[in-house]
Amino acid sequence: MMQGCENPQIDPQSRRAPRVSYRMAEVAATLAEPGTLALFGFGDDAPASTDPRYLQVALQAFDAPAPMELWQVDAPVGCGSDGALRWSAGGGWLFASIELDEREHGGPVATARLAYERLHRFVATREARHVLRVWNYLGAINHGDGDAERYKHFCDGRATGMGDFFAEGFPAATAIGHHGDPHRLQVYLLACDQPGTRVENPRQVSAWRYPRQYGRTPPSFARAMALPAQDVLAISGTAAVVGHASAHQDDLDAQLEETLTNLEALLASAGMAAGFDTRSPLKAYVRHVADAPRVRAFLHSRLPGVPVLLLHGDICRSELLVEIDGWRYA
Ligand code: 3EB
Repeated sequence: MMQGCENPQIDPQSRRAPRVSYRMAEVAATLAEPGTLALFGFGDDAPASTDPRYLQVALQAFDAPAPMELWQVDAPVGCGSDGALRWSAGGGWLFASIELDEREHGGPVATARLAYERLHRFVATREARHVLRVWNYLGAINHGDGDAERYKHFCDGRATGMGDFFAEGFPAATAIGHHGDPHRLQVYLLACDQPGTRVENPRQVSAWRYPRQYGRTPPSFARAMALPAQDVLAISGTAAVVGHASAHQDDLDAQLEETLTNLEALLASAGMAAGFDTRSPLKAYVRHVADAPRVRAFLHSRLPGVPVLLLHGDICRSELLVEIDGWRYA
């Protein structure tokens, strides 16, 4: 059964992008704040809540206790759920998430397909039907060789399940491997009642044009998305990929440097001023636990003042050690 409530239309001119922040927070109190669209806890130790706006992300944070991620809008928020799909909406924005167990849905390909079919079917019923940004967290992402790698299976199922979901163009996205229950697939998204503007990175081949060596089904995402109604860039998972090739195998510092160069290239491509600041929260996904302090130190020195959440996650190419995504607010 679909449950939830609707909000009055607001003037698109008055719309502001959701504000994204990390903070030490208590779930119930934060959900009770007006305008809370989504709240994320990270890892096993994160609290549980049945509120559809709350998601316990399967990725472990390197900080203990870990901060939460909060999305806030300047409007009343309604929310509901429909089986495994949970959503909230307010001010022209829509948050939707789905969590599925691959054992219950016929394996990784069928589960990715089902997740995207269900999200598509739901979003199509909403005013906020323009999907701007998607996060995909799956288990054992690099397990299996060549075309049998689980990430490739995920790409196959995602492409089948999305159908014409993204006919206007792919959203910005992240796909990362978590270390929780390997059968657990989490997909969540941000959509809006206005379309965004896709941004590609001139230093990189667009992912949907990757050559065959990266799998049967090229990954379906844009490198970044400029949100409508405000100068905000949602940045996809960005790693040390140049052209279509992974650069600097086994060299963490060089991969971080290349990743920063790619992030700056995206800002330039979006027509934004260079640099990240205190209002530009980023996430760094780090493959090896032992690398976390080095990643932290690097980002602290190169991006001083930038809020960074360090998460233990596997990048979808096994040679990549680190990936960064996030937000840049003008
Ligand atoms: C890359 O640049 C790294 O499959 O949705 C980054 C962001 C990557 C999103 C996805 C994959 C995805 O190709 C991998």
